[in-house]
Amino acid sequence: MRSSRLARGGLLASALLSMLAAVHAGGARAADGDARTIEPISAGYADSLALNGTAAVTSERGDKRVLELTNGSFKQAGSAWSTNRIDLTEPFETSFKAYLHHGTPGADGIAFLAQGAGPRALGGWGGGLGYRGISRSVAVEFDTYQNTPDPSSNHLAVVLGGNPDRHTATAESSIPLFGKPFQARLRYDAAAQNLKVYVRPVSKGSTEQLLLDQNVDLAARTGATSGWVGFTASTGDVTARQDIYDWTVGTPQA
Ligand SMILES: [Ca+2]
Repeated sequence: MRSSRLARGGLLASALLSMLAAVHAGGARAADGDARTIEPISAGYADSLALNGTAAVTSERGDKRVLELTNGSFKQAGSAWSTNRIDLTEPFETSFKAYLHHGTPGADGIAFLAQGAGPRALGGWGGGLGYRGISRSVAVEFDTYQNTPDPSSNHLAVVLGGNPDRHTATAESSIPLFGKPFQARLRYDAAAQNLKVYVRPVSKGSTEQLLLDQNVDLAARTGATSGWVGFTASTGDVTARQDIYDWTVGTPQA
């Protein structure tokens, strides 16, 4: 059963997104040739990302296209979703780099979501991390500001139902989430209904660490067998610029 599910995963028409300017499909090659490649983020980016609130695509980090979720002003919220839905009953893996910067200290952080609310979904600012209120969602937050329910100002969490006041699982980050770029990788095993979240610094030879290992049924929690994936972020009375780049979504690596 497991092997057949994995084989079907290879046929998944999952989006293979890349936000590299000089994109090459090999950056996140899927298990076989059936995964579709979306055009790189460029002049035609609107075809592959739905942007809401303060989210914008810029090219501020060298020649890379960057998804800027908040730009450093107060009380902002932004979201960006792949316009191609992915099958949440199949395994997938996503990785991205994030650079949260420009404040001292900065707030509030970002979240990766799978959601069933649609490409216009956008939640509350501040401690809402841009996803508060997106009830049909599973969020993995990278939170840099300690609100009352939060364990620290440098934690990850799995949050269900768009309620950031209630963490299903939390982990202190092993690296600073603010001030230095980091890379995150999320791996969803649909058969086991298990989500793993890894982080590592963006530097050569850095070691990836598993921070969250949580059983969750994405299709059930989003109410969608085919749902949207993407990012939210916010600022409040403390601000930051919060950027995503090199985002890929595909079938899990072997
Ligand atoms: Ca917070």
